Amino acid sequence: MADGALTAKRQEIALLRRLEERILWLAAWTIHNANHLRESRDGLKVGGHQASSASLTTIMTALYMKALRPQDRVAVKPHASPVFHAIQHLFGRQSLDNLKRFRALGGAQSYPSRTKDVDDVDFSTGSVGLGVAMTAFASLTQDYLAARGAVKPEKMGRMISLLGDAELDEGNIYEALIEACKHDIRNTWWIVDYNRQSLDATTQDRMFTRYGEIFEAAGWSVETLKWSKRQREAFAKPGGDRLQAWIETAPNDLFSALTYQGGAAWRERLSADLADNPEALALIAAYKDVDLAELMTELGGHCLETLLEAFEKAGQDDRPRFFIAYTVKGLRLPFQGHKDNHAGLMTPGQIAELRGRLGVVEGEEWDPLSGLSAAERTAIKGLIARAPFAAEVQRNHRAPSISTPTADELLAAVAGGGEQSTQAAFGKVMFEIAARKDEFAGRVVTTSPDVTVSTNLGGFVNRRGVFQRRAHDDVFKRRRIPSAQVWSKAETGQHVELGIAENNLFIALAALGLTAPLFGERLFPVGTLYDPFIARGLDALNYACYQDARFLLVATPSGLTLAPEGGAHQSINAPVIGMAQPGLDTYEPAFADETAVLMAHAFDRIQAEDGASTYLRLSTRVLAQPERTGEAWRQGVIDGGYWLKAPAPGARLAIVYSGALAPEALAAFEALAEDMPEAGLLAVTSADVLHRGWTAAGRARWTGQETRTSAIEALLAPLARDAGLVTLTDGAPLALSWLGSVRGQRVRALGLEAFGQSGDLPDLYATYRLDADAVLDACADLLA
Ligand SMILES: Cc1ncc(C[n+]2csc(CCOP(=O)(O)OP(=O)(O)O)c2C)c(N)n1
Ligand SMILES: [Mg+2]
Repeated sequence: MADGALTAKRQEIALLRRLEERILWLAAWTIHNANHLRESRDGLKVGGHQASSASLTTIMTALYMKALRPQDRVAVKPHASPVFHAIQHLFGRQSLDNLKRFRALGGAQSYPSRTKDVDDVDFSTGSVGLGVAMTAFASLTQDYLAARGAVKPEKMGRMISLLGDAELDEGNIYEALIEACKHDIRNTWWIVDYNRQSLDATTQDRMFTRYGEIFEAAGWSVETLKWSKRQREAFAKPGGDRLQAWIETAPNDLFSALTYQGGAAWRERLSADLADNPEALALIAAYKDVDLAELMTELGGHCLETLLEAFEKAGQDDRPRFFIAYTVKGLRLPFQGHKDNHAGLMTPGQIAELRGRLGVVEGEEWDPLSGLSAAERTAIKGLIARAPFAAEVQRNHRAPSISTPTADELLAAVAGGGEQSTQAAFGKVMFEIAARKDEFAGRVVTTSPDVTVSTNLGGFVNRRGVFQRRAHDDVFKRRRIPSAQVWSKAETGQHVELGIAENNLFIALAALGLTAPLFGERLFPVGTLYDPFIARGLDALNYACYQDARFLLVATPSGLTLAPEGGAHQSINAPVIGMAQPGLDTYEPAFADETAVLMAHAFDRIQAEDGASTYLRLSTRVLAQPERTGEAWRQGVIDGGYWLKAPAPGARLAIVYSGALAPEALAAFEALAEDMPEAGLLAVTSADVLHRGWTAAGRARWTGQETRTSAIEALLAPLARDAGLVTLTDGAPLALSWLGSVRGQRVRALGLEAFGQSGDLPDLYATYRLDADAVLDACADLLA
């Protein structure tokens, strides 16, 4: 490099270093303000993580100020949120007011949130491990869109996760790693803030070298950023090799303890351990205490030169990369290296000391460039403005609205009544969608964790193929081996086949369900799995909903109705999980036409401004289909319920059912008809939607906004005030037992309250009291 360029580069590094210090300051001050200066009304500790933030500040400065391009997307280590907000503030994308209200209502969020923060969060984080996996599936999603020309090669972004080293204990990371390997993903960087501290303690040494091996085995390029430039220079001096070897072999806890204790402690310990080597002793002696401490603790993850070089090199190709950036938790803060520093907060005295040390003027704490010369301020502002990531590029998109199929169109796929299961109906509708020539059908993407066939997605995949970046020959087909599943594998395929890990299904749905805001392209993701295994990926499902990802989740088969499959596969609590999950409308249809209507509704909800994802709980039980008269049932299905057999006004009894137990409810209803012809039979397609409508109507009334009658209030209105309701569902009875509170009516709730077992339906329904006899007994009890 020419002298001039070298000088310019040195100057830029010096400026970046100054800027990095101010980002450290602003993050620390934001937390300090929230905890020590802002009025507290509840006595609760506000929190925020000064040590974890300090650990990641250099890496984030290097990324955001130099390495990131506008199309890159980042999942930030949740507890480095203050650093993220500080950087966004410097870019003019986060207000000072929001920093002042960090962790207060409407202010900057404790952990970066797509939906609650204003400053352009790419991926929400919070539950450690999930953001990491999210970047791998976002990358897969980007490849999927790129294969369709929806993301241009030059606009392909890097999907970057900034994670803590203890975060590497989360198993979901390795599930995602395996899937990422199978899908040959690229453009993904996972950057570990390797400070060898978790929340509770310093981490075990034994995994030290293993992480790299794991990622190398999965085909990733591993970059270990252990040493800073300053250290490498020192190690090159006489005796330096011994010093380097000392750090290499020092146990985590000793390194951390000395980091906390500082220069004098370092000197004492190193002088003892290196006593046999005069050159090493002379090397140490050449440093003052403060400089010695800095030399020992300024590891690779705190060296801008090292980081920038590594990012620049890595940016030259699209291989997935695993960076192990060595850091110190709380570097430059009074509790650096202390094993208890995770929740540590600087005292007012300590923050004042830091302010003085960094040159921030008292009273100007919110000015990130306070105390700097006019020339330095200008230069740093220029640096920020020139950051590629600062470009005024729209990063949060709105996808054009796509015309989705009408309910009538989807109903045609299941026409003919007869006997059908909801799962089969789902398969038929998907098969029909696969035959459509419209834009919508091209934007449907399906995915399933190794249960594509057994959840009835096979027909869709036969028609639309499996997505694979590199085309793959179907050997079975070429060899003319008969098979019901003819799955071509190519870039054009519309099914993402996953391994069994259900957690990955939900992260995949999160990524596929966010293409509209992230890439400006709408996809209609449909994911399937067995109902009981929702529990396996529940945190990831919640994570997807928390980010407002939009998809259709089809969980089938479900409940005790899986009869011979036995108790390990019979879901019990899923309906209640669905009810309690924000961002997800849970439906349990009984009939094929209901299923078709709900699928049309779900596709609408995917792209509605105030929409949501939909969870359909389906069954393989084949039921006789009802004869429909009129059209009112269709809106009822969407609103959550309708009278399959309307009650007479003032009726004293109704049977209420959800899903696959419709025949038992109907049989009981018919047995009652002679004695109680006025009774009604209520089909509940969504306890979730009914319940939400009911609480919303109540809130609206008592806040005086409007007089609204909810769907369930209207449905139950014809019954006598003291009527009895017998509810029946193939799951936790809690899902329907609340109906008694709507109008103060009495309830007997039938459902599953014990683990199931193998059997046939008559035996199991009788044993678990879900049959018509049980319903009649409950009716008698109510009428007694
Ligand atoms: C799933 C989950 N479990 C527990 C926590 C609580 N928690 C937050 S940070 C943390 C430890 C983080 O250690 P590390 O990843 O090494 O980050 P560092 O703070 O050291 O940078 C824990 C246990 C969480 N956020 N998510
Ligand atoms: Mg750590």
